[in-house]
Amino acid sequence: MTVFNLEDLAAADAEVYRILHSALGHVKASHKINELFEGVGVVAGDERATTSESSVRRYRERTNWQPSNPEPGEAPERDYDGLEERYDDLQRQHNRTLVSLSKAHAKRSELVSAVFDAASQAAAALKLKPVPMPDSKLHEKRGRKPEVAVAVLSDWQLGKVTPTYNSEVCEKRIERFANDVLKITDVQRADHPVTELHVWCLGDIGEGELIFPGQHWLIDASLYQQVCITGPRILGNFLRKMLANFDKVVVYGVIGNHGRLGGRASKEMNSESNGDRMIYRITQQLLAGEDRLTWVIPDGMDERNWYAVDTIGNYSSLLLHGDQFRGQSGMPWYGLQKKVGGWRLGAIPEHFDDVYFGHYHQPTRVTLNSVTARCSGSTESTNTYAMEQLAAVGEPSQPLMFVNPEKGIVTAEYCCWLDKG
Ligand SMILES: [Mn+2]
Repeated sequence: MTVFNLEDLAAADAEVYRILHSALGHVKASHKINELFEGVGVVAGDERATTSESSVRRYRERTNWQPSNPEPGEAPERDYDGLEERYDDLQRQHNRTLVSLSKAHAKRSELVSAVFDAASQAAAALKLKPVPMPDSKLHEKRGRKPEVAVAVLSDWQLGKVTPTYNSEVCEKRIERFANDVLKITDVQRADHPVTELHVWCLGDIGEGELIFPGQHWLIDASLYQQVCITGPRILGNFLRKMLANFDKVVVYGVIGNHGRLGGRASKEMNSESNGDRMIYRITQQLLAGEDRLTWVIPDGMDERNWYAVDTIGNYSSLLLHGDQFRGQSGMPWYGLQKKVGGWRLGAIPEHFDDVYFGHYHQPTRVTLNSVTARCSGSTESTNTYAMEQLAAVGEPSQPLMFVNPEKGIVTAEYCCWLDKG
């Protein structure tokens, strides 16, 4: 026997034809054919006289051979070559599916991804492991009195759209603020321990949707999304980062005027109903498993419950949004002095040393005799209304302070710029 071609061999020998057209893999089929001719004039190892996997494969390609099902009752022979090819094929298909799936995901609108993120976060929150305590050695300073950090979150106007601001920008700026808080706290920790953080939420965290006529043209998220999705996600992520770096976190949340619900019908709403309060309360529930986190959210049926007083050792501050100060254009210097004076003289029964408010979007510090009144900046930028009506412009910022609870004083205050640099 010399070199043969498989077509001739198959035509001449029915067994060869059967093997070639069986469900056997190429390799196994070639072995079987070679076995048939062993000892019948074929010298073992004579490559010219043997067939190979590639010959069988080419023959089968030429004859459009398809692996057939075994005869009924006949045990199928395992076609490992075929299985391997099929496996490679499936792997390739699977990879292609994954690639197109990820492309499809990327194409979806922000809305869908926001909903997805919120839903997965909400679901995750239910089985979320509490954030682990930070390493206590990091802030061990023997013999030095500890101080308390105070981060102020105010006037995110979340959902508002300006030429340089929207929900996504807000989220990025708060992430940056979180990092700034940690960096500056580490600087403070070079001198004394800082293990406790107070977070003062001063309202207008959400922008609302019926606060002024035509507002629906100036937002990228409904009240529902601000309150149930983006607000709790951004605030929740901020607090989880803080919990990873402070032993104890205390959150105060007062309401803003943009939390007002119902537009023209807002007077019909219960005074307690407010979008900011809902953001705080939903976030509190998301993080219910964190036992190092405490919340103070003034509320109660039929009242606005518009202020809180936070006491840190011998220091205390009145917290409110600031829309209570009557003013015509810009910072209401006169209204501020008049109202703070009245509150301090007993209109607010709790004692307070200082005042912190937001609403005016201008980082400001005013000395009113023995009271220091501070105003927070906002995360928003390019407020076209303020530009035209108030001739005012502001850089996005949020404040950070440090309090010595024993001395009852603010030892350091920072304005964290969230867009510059
Ligand atoms: Mn406001």
